Amino acid sequence: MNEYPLEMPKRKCSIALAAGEFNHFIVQQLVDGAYDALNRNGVAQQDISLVWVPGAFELPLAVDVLAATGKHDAVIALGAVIRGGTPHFDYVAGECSRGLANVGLKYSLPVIFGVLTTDNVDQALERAGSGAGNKGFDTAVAALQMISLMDRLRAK
Ligand code: INI
Repeated sequence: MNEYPLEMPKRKCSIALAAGEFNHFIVQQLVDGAYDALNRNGVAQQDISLVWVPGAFELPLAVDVLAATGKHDAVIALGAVIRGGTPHFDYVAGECSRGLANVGLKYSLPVIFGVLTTDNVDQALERAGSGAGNKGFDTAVAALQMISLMDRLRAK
């Protein structure tokens, strides 16, 4: 049997982060968490790019363009969509997740979904905390694991 467990890559990696400015006080914590995980796992500052977009709805386009450059081994999308009293949440969250999934499949590139979709600010803050409770941290680990997997699956 050929088994491919989750592993960290054994090479230099280039990672792009795309972050939504909307609910910045939460998204900045996700960005910080992702940086922390990348640094702890040996990704150099110069190999990390960070682009900001207005909100989660704009993430798929920015991630598409980042993927098209061919410069990055993975792209991490970070954002916070918080439910309000209108159907706006469903449109923004739905289009964002659908668009991001499409980009990953279009380029066969790990596109990591780090967009919080919560009912309220407290739930979002809980998921943007320190250490293991930071979704940004988790997405960076997932990005590195997916890079390693892609390397191994593509190896002859
Ligand atoms: N964008 C978010 O990232 N989170 C939200 O909670 C949000 N809400 O609630 O409206 C939000 N809206 C902005 C949207 O992503 C676009 O930037 C905007 O509609 C312009 O296209």
